[in-house]
Amino acid sequence: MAMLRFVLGDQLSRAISSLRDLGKGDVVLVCEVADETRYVRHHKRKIAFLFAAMRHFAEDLRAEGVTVDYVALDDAASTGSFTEELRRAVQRHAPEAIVVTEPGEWRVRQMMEDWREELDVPVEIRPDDRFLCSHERFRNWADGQKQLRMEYFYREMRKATGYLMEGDHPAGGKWNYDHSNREPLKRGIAPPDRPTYAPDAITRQVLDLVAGRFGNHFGSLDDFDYPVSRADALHYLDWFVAEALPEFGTYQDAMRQGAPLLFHSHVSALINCGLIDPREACDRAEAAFRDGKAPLNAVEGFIRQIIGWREFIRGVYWREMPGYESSNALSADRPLPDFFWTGETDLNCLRQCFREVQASAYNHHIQRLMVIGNFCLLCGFDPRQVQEWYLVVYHDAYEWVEMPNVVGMILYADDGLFATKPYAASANYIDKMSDYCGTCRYSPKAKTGEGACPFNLLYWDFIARNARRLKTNPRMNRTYATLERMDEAKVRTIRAEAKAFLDSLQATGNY
Ligand code: FAD
Ligand code: DLZ
Ligand code: SF4
Repeated sequence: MAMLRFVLGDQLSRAISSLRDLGKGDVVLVCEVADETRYVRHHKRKIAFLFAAMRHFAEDLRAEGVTVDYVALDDAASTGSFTEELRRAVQRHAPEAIVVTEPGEWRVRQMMEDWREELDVPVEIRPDDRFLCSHERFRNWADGQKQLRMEYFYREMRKATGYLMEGDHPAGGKWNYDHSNREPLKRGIAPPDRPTYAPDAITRQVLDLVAGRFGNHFGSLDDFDYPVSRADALHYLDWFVAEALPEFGTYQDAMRQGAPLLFHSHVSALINCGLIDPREACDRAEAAFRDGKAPLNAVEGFIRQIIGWREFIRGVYWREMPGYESSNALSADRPLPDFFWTGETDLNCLRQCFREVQASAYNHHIQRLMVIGNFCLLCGFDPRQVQEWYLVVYHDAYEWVEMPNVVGMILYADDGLFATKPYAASANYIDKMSDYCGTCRYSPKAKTGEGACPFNLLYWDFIARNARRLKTNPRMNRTYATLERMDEAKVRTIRAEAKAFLDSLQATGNY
C-alpha cells in the first residue's frame, strides 16, 4: 500500500527527508491553506512567493512522474487547515502511513504530534536534515557551554563540515575575517545589476489570487521578479557567487539609499523554503575561493552566516521553545508605532528601510539589526509586537529564524542568552555606515535641541533607563562610566527630549 507524503510550503526540496524513499504509488500532498496565510498577516509578496514556489515544485515532481495531490487556496472543498486537509487526503488515498519532515515552527510541531491520534493512521515524523546540525548535536554542544557564543559553535561547525579547513586549521590561519568586513560603500562603487525572473503563467495566476484575497495585507506585489522555481533559484545562486560574492564581505555592513541589495546574496527566502540547499550555497562559495574567484574574507563571511548564524539561531529556537516568545528581560512595553506599517516617518534611515521592505519584503541584515532593530531596542517596544512585525514583513521570515534574531539579537529580551551586550547604537554608527543622514531632516552630530537625531537622545535615555539591569555587564563599563561623567543637566535635557519624542509616537495597532 502507498504512503502519503505531506510536504509543507517551506520544505520544497526533492531531497527533503519525507521524499527520500518515495515509492511507486506514493502520493505527495502539498496544500495552500488559509490558516497559514493568516496566523500572522504576511506581506503579500511572501504569500505570492511561497505559493508560486509550491506550485512550481509540484510541477517539477509531476514532470518526474510523481503523483501530486495539490490543494489550491481557492479549491472549493479546501478546509483551510493542515489537519483537516490531511484528513481529507487520508479519505481520498487511504494510505498505509503518513510521512512528514519535522516543521520549522513549534506551533506546527504541536499539530503534527496530534495527527497520529486524530487521523488514526501511523505518522512518521522525520528530522529535517537540510540543517547541518541536528537538535541533539546542538543541545549537546550548548549544554557543555557556560555561555552560548555563536563564534565557538561556528568553529565546531567548520571542523565538522570541513568548510574552509586545511587539515585541522582554518584556511588562511584565522577563523573569522570580520575585521575586514566593515567598510562603508565608497563613492563610485556600484552594486551589480541582478538577474530578474519574469512571472510565468503559474506565477501570474498566483499574483492574481494574492491580489484578490490578500489585498489588505501589508506590502506591494508590483514588479515581482524573484525566482520561484528550482532551476531559476540555482541560476540566481550561480549569478551571486560569480558577480556579488567577491565584494560581499567588504561591504556586508554598508547601507546606501536606493540600493537595497548591495552585494548581499538575497537567498534567505530561497534557502528557507527549500529551493536552495544551504550546503549547495556553501559548496559554490568555497569553490569560488579555491578557484581564486572570491577572496577569503567574503567567502568566510558568507559561509559563517549559513553554517554559523543560521544553524545557531535554529538551535537556540528549538532549545528555548516554548516560552522563549514571552521573553521580556528589559520589561519593554511601548506599542509599535503606526509608521512601521505606513512608512511615514521623518527619520530618513527608517523611512528608507520601511519603503524598501514594503516594496520587496526584504531588508538586508544591517538594516534589520542596526536601523530598525536598534530603534526598537532604544524605544523599548513590546517584544511580542516587534516579533509579529518581523514575521509579517520579510519574505524569508519563519518563527524559528525570526524569533531568536528579534528576542535575542536586537531586543536583548532573553537577558543576553547569546548576545554579550545589547546592540544599542547612536546616530554615529548609521552615519558612518550609510548615506542616509545626508538627506535627513535631523543631524547625526546634534545631541540635543532642534534637529538632534532621535537616535542620539534615545541611546542615552536607553542606557540611563536600563542602568539597574545593564550596569553590571562588564562590556557596558565604558558606556556607564561616560554616562556618569556627563553633566547632570545635560542628562536631564536628553531624557526630557527623548520622552517628548517617545510620547509623540502614535500607535493605533492597525495594519
Ligand atoms: P546575506 O547577508 O547574503 O547572508 C547569507 C545568508 O546567511 C542568508 O541568506 C541567511 O540564510 C544566513 N543568515 C545571515 N544572518 C543570519 C542570521 N542572523 N540568522 C539566520 N540566518 C542568517 N533571516 C531569515 O532568514 N529569516 C528571518 O526571519 C530573519 N529575521 C531577522 C530578524 C532580525 C531582527 C535580524 C537582525 C536578522 C534576521 N534574519 C532573518 C537574518 C538576516 O538578516 C537575513 O537572513 C538576511 O538579511 C537575508 O538576506 P540575504 O539572503 O541577502 O543574506
Ligand atoms: C508561510 C506559509 C504560508 C503563507 N502558507 C502556507 C500554505 O498555504 N501551505 C503550507 O504548507 N505552508 C505555508 N506556509 C509555510 C508554513 O507556515 C510553514 O511550513 C510552517 O510555518 C512551518 O515552518
Ligand atoms: Fe537616521 Fe538620525 Fe541619520 Fe536621520 S540623522 S538618517 S534619523 S540616524
